[in-house]
Amino acid sequence: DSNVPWWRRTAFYEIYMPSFCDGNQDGIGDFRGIASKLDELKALGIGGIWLTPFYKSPKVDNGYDIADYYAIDPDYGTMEDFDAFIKTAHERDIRVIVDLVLNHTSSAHPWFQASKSSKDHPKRDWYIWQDPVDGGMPNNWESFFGGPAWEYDEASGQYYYHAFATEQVDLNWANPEVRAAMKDVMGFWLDKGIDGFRLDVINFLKVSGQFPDNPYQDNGEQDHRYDKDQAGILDAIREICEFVHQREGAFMVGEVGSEEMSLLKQYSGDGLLDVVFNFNLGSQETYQPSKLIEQVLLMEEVHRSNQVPTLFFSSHDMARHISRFGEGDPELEVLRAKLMAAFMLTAKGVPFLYYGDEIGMRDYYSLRIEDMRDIQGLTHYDLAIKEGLSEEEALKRANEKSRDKSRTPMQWDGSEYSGFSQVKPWIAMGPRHNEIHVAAEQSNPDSIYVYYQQLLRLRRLHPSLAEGGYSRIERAGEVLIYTKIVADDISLVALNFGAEPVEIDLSEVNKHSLQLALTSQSIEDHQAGEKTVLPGYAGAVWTTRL
Ligand code: TEU
Ligand code: CA
Repeated sequence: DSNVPWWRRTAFYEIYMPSFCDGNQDGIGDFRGIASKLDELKALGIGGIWLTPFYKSPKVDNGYDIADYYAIDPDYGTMEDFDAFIKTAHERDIRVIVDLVLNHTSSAHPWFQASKSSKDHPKRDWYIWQDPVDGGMPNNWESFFGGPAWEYDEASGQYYYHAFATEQVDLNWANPEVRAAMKDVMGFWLDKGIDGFRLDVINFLKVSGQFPDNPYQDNGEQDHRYDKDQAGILDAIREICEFVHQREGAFMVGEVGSEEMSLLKQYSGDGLLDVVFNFNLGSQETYQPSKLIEQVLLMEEVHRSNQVPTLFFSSHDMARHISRFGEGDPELEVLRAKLMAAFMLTAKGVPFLYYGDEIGMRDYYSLRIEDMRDIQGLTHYDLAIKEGLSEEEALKRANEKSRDKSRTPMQWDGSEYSGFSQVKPWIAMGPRHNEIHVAAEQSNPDSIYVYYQQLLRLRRLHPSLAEGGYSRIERAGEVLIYTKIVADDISLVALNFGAEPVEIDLSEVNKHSLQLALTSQSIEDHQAGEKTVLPGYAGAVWTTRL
């Protein structure tokens, strides 16, 4: 259907810039490296790429601290490399969306340097400056990385606000000059031919102008009530969206860090973002099939007709779902990873695969603090030491908070650094990297990789899988069954989230003369029969014959 926007039928793939492929052998991933893998990505079957930030940055938070919105960080290459990459991707019909951090800049950004230079500087009001209260911080707001969100500036006697690291300074979105400057930035990258944006922490753009203390939750953690999702936030987002949507086909996915469907739904559709990340689905710490199914049904109930969810289970901020859901059992790991793949690539919504998930890369833990790279992990290490914990205990806490888990180099082959680089990478290699890699997965017909590839192929062949909403969705215990129809293309998907085999009804399959197209475990296809048995954790897809 040509009325359906391109992103509605696209399976996206997130690339964590420094960790995908090193093209110049300095241990850091870069544009030339990624460009050299575009044929591989095409062969896997993805249709779009999300690049994490690649702009000039001191990389305190691996690029989520931008010092120049108009320049490529030299670690990742040159502007020519970027242009060549976009061209090569487009030649292969792969779209590219770029990650943009609008909420804060690096403290090294000239805007902040100017703002900091004097209380009278015209850019003073571009950031959030507050006077001390009772000789201390303006309020109790905490940074999302741990510790206070306020940093004192000796020279001016004021504090500036930072929701994340001290070196990531929050912009003042109430200032129209800031909004105009950011629209210029977006126009620049749209002119370069990108296909859209992934907008970082987009619900953080406004904080309460009254600066009240945040309350605490029962578990002792701060409830970030006044530093995100504030009144006026939708107007700010609408202004950006109107600007970007003037470009034909430009796509916008926003990161709204919440698991609350009622909140998430406010941010998309009706002149706002195209989609937002649904953390209610992806961020479960452990495998809880009932909760997962309930969330799928809830999304269906809550969304308006012009809203579609995103589908993802891993990202550069989360532990990999194969490790979270696999309970350390090698067999369960693979079964559940395949089940999630089947769900993500057949359900209603826009899927976002995370690099390495297609080969089942596992979580990494640092054995020594010197090996840790993530600012969030390192901040919690320092806090723990200050609290008086032992180095061993502090390392344990740091590992819990560290996002290095899912940021290790992509594993391409069996060589020393897995074909990511020929030199020692900037971050440690992931577990079992000599054994888990693309080359090995490609030669095993039962691998997670081959299963992803088959699902992606099926999704390209069947518009009902890629674009369809549910014409019917039903839960039977731990089994979820849905039918999707687009024009004369029909698909039926059955996912058994439970461990036990379950008998399922095939009358719908027979009624539409569907054929069994793919299963994650072999099942008997009683084409003429009324029932079949779906093994534990199996996913099965029936489609219209082509
Ligand atoms: O993440 C925002 C965010 O909500 C996370 O910081 C989250 O709180 C944390 O990772 C939980 O472990 C975005 C980016 O995705 C992240 O990589 C950046 O560090 C962050 O914004 C700041 O730009
Ligand atoms: Ca490099």
